[in-house]
Amino acid sequence: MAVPDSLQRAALCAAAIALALLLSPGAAVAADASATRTVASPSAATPAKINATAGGHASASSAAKGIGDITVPITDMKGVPLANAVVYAKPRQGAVPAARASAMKIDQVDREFVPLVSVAQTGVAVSFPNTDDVEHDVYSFSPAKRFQLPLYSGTPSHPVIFDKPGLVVLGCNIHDSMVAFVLVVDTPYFAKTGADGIATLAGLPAGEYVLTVWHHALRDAQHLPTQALPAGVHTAPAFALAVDVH
Ligand SMILES: [Cu+2]
Repeated sequence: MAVPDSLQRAALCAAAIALALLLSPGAAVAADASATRTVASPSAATPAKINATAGGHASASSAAKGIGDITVPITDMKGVPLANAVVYAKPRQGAVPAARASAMKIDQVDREFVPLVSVAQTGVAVSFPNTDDVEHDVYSFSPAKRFQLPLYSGTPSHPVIFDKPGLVVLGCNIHDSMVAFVLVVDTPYFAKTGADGIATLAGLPAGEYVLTVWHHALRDAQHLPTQALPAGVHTAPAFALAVDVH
């Protein structure tokens, strides 16, 4: 690319401003849907220089408001990092910010739901595109959201609104092996671990929080592990979960 440096910079700056606008008023849309994915995908898809610019802008304005990122390591009982674990934070004092419209997608690819695990704030609109060349029949019997999308291909015209907090387990009436999990939480502060077992809660206002962790293989799903996160702490002590994953 023989683009002059000044031009490139202008383009990057415009991109950063566009990102900032996108992330402001109704913004939580993408951010709420999946903090992990929102943060991770630009880095994967775009040159490092753009990340540096966008990230720089974001953290500068974040610092001014006393907002910070919290990293939460999650392992099994042997200390092995756990992927696909979910952590969410609720402030110990004060109200949780009201839910804003958010949306996300759970795809069906090669007779599997993708992703296996999602987390979103209550009220999220979930679309279920079917990318396979076979039809699927998506359903949930979970109390937090009962629904069925009768046998279909392509993308259903309306998303499904997950309007109550709780765990929603998805299945397909045709393919018994298909399963996916959506944890719906009453807070905009949540994240999912990657392969390194680290979840990053982005942009938390300063204050004390209670962190709660969930994993689909937890032996006791009724009593989720929690811990208090004192103000000013940016790396939570590791959670070690009793799970059957191996
Ligand atoms: Cu199916």
